[in-house]
Amino acid sequence: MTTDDETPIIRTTPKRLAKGLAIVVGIMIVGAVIAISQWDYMVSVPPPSSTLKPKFDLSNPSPSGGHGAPVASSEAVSTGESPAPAARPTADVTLTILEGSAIQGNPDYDPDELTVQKGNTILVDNLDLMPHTVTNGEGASDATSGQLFDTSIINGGEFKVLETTNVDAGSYPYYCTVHPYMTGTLTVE
Ligand SMILES: [Cu+2]
Repeated sequence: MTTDDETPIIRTTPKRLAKGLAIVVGIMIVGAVIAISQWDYMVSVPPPSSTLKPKFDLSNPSPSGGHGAPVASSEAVSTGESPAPAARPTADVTLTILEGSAIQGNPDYDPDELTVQKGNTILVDNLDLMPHTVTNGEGASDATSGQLFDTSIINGGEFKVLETTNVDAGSYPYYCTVHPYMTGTLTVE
């Protein structure tokens, strides 16, 4: 092996070693507490990494790929780590994404069946901690998915405004591209 002269840095006393170990264990406990408290979310839905991209690419406002031309505009540019909710813009109708929506079986969109007048603006308010979308269509395999309306990813605690000026009267199923079991219906009159 090496001589003591070459590796002085690993020399320590049992007391210092115990102290260091205590710090490491303490950090692991903190990590475990955080992981356990978020466990349901983490195991319920492993979101495709592609859907998480926008969160780490905020400097580039143009989304790369996705679900057709996004009709939505967002005021929530700065996500940061600030838990303070941003002021919501006024809209004609509010579609809330309830906390816990990411877990299959939980109530998700509120209301599931939303009726608006053509031209109304819809504030899509994500009260959950997870990213969600409101995307027209029956699912990812639906050829029309995202073509009529699509918020694209709304990160937890954020919101987007959907315009309906280009949506003809009719009933349109919508879903969440991250959690396809989240479904609803938008009726435009
Ligand atoms: Cu979702």
